[in-house]
Amino acid sequence: MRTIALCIALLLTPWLCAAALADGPSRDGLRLWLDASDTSTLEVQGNSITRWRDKSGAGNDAVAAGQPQLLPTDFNGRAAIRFSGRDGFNVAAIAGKTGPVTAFIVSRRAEAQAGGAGWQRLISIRSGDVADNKPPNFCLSGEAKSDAYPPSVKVMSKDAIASGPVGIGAVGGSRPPKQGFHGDIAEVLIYDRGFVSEGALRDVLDYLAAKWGAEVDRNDAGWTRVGPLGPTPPMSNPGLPLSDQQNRGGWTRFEAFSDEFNGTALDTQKWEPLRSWKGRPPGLFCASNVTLDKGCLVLTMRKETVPAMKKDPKYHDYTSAILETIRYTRYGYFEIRARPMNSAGSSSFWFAGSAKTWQIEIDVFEIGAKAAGRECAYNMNAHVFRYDGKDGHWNSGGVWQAPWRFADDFHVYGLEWSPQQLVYYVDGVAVRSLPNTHWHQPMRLIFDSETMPDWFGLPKDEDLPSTFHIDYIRAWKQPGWEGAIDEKQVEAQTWSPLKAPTSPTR
Ligand SMILES: [Ca+2]
Repeated sequence: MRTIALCIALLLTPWLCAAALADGPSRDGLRLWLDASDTSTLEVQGNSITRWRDKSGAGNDAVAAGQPQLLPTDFNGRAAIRFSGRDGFNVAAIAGKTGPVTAFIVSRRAEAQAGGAGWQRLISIRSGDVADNKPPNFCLSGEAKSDAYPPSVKVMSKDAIASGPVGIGAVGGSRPPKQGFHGDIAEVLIYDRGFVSEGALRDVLDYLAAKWGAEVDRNDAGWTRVGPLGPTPPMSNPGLPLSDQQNRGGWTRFEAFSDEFNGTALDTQKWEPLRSWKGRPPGLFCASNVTLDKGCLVLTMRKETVPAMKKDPKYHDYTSAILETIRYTRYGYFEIRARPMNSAGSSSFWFAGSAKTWQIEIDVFEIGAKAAGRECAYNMNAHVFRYDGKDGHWNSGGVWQAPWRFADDFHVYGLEWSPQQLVYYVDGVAVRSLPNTHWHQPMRLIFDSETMPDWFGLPKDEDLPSTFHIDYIRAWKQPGWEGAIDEKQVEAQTWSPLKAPTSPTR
């Protein structure tokens, strides 16, 4: 809502717009600021730029390779720099050590500039001999292909980027310029930090978009935390979400989807194993792998062959577990305390729902807690698989890298699913948020563990059996949100229309 208000303000009141531009971008952690509209920062010989001086105060001037050209007034009435595909700028390493990087760049490519080589670099940070598209290096390209595109603000944020030479419009440190950009670049901001919220990131995007008349082009709509959680709130009131112990949201408990799992048997009024599917091959879901133990729900993955596998040869060698709510709901705050399994078997907490004309899913997390290289990756996704009766696939996802292994201990994981937004929490701290553009239909809540050979690899024999422990699920509602919904209502009722996804992925 704040962003909408700002946009309206920018449209209606030019003096507010001018004030926002005069303030400029956040300076905190700003290590490189190249602004072509400030022509006093451009050293020009003939029409070629030889040096583009850094305005961040860090002294990271960019030195030209090739002959980037000055466009005096051609980019929203301001000066910009034209790259021919054989030009670039080199900047010495801007960070002293490996760490987070957030980079913004305003660029465009006209029809006359289209059709060159693919994967043209806008920003590149490269240390050692590793390619700039492999960790710990960093690159942001114009487009996957060399198509024309309108004035755009692009942003990318990554953790654990090595210190190395920076390239603008070409691969970092390359001379002559490699993978050169063919198009125009107006402004570049590189920070040695992540942004702590969607709002803080939006402030910089809005500044650049307004100044350059540019669209914001985010390949991953929404904000995802980069770096550690920082201070985490203490749990003083278990009756409220960990992120909102003062109850600013006006939450009331939603018992139909809450369970402490402290009894000796599953509450069969709420839960059902093997409700919707048999599992991702080769792992077959078996109800016997869903148990309660010492106050926790336990989902187990095992290396074993069971008689049921004979009916479908896709399933072999592994059994695992799923537990779903019998009823559906829409909107709420859902929080669990859990410890993922210490194997490459997945540990997942998600929501799914479908009817004839729609199918949606929110993955709060899918963790491969002992999948090589993914032990600390918190994978969050929100999918649309069918809309208006047409099958397709659209996804908005983000990955937060934890500074610890998920399998080592219990943590608290939450999702706030409101009509306005989805916010993902770890230990009461937001790690991702995105506007709720598509998730307005009822869904079931699901815990499961799957074999995911294509993503996490098959678990090692010595890691099995492995267990996904869930101490509790607590759910809350705000006034006016539906409670539990029966399956027959899901199909019978018309929910808010599911907006057609704008761009397909995968
Ligand atoms: Ca418990």
